[in-house]
Amino acid sequence: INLTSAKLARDMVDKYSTPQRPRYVAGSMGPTTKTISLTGGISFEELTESYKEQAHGLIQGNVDFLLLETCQDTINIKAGVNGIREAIEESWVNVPIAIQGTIEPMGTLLAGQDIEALYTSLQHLDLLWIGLNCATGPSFMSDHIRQLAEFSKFPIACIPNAGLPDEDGNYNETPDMFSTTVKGFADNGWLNVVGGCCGTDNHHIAHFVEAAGKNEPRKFKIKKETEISEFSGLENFAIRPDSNFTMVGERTNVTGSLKFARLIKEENYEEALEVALEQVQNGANIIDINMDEGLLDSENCMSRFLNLISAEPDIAKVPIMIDSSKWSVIQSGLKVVQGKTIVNSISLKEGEKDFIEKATEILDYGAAVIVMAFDEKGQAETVERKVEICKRAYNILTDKLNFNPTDIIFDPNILAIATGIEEHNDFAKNFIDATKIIKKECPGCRISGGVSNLSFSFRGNNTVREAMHSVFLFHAIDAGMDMGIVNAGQLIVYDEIPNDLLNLVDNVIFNRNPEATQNLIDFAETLDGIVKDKKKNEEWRKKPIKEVISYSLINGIDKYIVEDIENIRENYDSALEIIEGPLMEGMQTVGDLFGSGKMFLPQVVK
Ligand code: THG
Repeated sequence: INLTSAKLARDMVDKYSTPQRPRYVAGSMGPTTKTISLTGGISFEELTESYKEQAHGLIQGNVDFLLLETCQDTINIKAGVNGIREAIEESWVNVPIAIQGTIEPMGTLLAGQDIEALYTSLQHLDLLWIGLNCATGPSFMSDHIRQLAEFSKFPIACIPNAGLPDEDGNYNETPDMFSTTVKGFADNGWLNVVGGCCGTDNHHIAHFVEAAGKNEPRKFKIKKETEISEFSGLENFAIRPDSNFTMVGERTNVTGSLKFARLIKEENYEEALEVALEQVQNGANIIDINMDEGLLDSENCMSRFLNLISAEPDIAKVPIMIDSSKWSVIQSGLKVVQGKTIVNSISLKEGEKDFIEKATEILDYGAAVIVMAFDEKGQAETVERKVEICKRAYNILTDKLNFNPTDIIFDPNILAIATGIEEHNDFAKNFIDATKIIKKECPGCRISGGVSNLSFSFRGNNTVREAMHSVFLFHAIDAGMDMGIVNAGQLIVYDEIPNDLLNLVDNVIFNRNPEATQNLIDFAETLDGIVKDKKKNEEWRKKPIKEVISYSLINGIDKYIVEDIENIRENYDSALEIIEGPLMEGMQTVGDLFGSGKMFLPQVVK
């Protein structure tokens, strides 16, 4: 912020520059003492404002570029970039930005992100370089720099300390030690910019220049991977062409869960966090968070809950999907997450201008977006309308806004079927058919949907609901559906659906005959929920012991495992034979079911 020193630096540089050796002044914007994730002590707006003020001073002091360095919290970086953008707009002088994170010996930024998650959070920016500085000596940086070199489209900087400081605060790596390690990086072709941070001096730099000054700089990637969608929490999450179905946890939604709504209303955030954790433990790759309730201060609830999640690494490791029909709630969420989030959702409902404004703001935050198949005329129900709206949105986003296609997730509307209203009968089939076409016509895009919507008519009957979800997903995933908002712990195995139920559900999903709905209702009425479930349990227990063990394994039931194994032991000479026999046979079935998309990863893990 010191305008005088920025000017002073400029004068010095101008004095010593020659046309052969031009020199540049970096306006360094170092660590602020307050970081949002770590303390919650300062608002995003205040932080943006203070970065803007610094940027103004440095720009007026005539720096060549701005360097956000020693970054420990990606929210600070986001605020910093916002502040710099505003200063650039106000001063009409464009200065490039470089960003350097600081990775602690534990392997992450202080606020928790690893290098890949950090990169994913920043890849929407146009950076002069990305790099690491401070914290450790060069050897601790090697793994992170190596990774960056694998995926960064930006040049890479490595600015280490002269080792980790000892108890007295001394930095003990000699120029020789320092330059030997950094030269190793340069020899591997990982670096574009080298410098020294705490404890280094001109000797460290001179040694490096002598050792590796003639090395070729890293040739950075120009080719962008077009088939991969990436999001991040504290960790990175990628959807690749060969990825399994991505599950988005639906339970952290005040409109989708009575329990979660009660906890938020009672301000019992402690237990509300457990709902989020359970989703992750049950295999959710992403969690959807929705606070849309008339009686709540939704903006506040969203940022409060997200801030609390930041402090729980077991939850915060996964990316967040910010779900709201109110734009101000989405904005308040975007300001408190370190990672690359997914905005759920925008649509053409209010016309193109509104759509473009929101999408532009999403781009500024580097988030991905869910676009609902909804336009000025209403919600798309037919295949034609779904395809037409998604294509229109795709063209606007990619042509006008240069949106990365892999950051666009279309939701062609999963609507309730078997409602008794004839017009609703084709809704599941329409989603599946539209998915195939949209995937083809909008290259790179992803398809998602709220799966539990499908079975609203069977509320209270989880056996039928779960069967419907499972059968629907089996076909929708085959058609190209990449991700879905689901109750992660409750997906059942396709092959475990009793044949009669499977047929009835299949008929409803594909609207195979006019009686399909009534038949399923009739069947549902014969199931009296939990009682029936218990009876079913008893029945599988009566099968031969080998089959019982396989059944337990396939369904992830560990309740009887000790007694069952004790029983079966009599028939075998060694424990190993049991593992290699009935247990491996069960695993073989699990493998086959998983391979054919009839079982999901968390079920396999369980
Ligand atoms: N598309 C997009 N976002 C969405 C949806 C969508 N977000 C919200 C919703 N739809 C997806 N989430 C849910 C969450 C819960 C349920 C349905 C959809 C649900 N809940 C039980 C019920 O209402 O019967 C509640 C049971 C309980 O209280 O525990 O079914 O389509 N982009």
